[in-house]
Amino acid sequence: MNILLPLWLSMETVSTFATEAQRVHWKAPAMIAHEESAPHQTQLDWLTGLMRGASVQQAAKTLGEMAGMFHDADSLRAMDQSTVLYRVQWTEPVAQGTEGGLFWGSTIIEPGRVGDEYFMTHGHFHLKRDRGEYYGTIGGKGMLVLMDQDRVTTADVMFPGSLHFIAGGIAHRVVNTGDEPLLFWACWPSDAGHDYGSIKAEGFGARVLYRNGGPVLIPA
Ligand code: PAN
Ligand code: ZN
Repeated sequence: MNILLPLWLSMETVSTFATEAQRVHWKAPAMIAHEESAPHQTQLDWLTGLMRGASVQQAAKTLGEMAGMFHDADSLRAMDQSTVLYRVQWTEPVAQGTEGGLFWGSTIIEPGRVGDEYFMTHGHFHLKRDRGEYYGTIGGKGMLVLMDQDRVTTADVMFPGSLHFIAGGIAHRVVNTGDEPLLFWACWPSDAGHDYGSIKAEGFGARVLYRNGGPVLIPA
């Protein structure tokens, strides 16, 4: 502890984790170049949130698929239903449902609003309610909306570098409150599963709406 303390203090004195002089310039291309000989290997680009490799899966959610999620149905109908709201990439190194495994992925949410409601993910509880998750923000600005099983709803501010532990039993949805794409990494248990039905049926206890020039969490 005593040995580590001076290092920790010196890290705190810089605004980034390392000064340019301290930074180690390792070469990512070496890893990329070996992709052909190791097709199972997954690579990621920390700053863009993009993943590549044979096992990477992806999905996109359009406005049309979010009917019922936004409170202003008229504004939603008036928009191009094929507009992509967000994209997810992830890797499943073990089969869905495997106890003890972990999945890893990224989500990129476009900026925009449906009426006064910011673009957001669908949101879900985990099917196995006690399974938690980590989110780590890469870029953009947002709010992580969290709801417990009594529908008590709160929100964490997301910004580059913000790390969010989502405890088991907590529904989670991410809202892009900025003018640029919001990117975050996620890590969740391979046996968590996703319960979208509860959110479809009852929504969250609060919505993030544009009020007086910025986002406000307002009871639904
Ligand atoms: C994330 C989410 C992802 C998309 O990987 O699945 O951000 O949000 P929806 O699943 O609500 O559409 C996660 O929380 N996995 O468990
Ligand atoms: Zn989740």
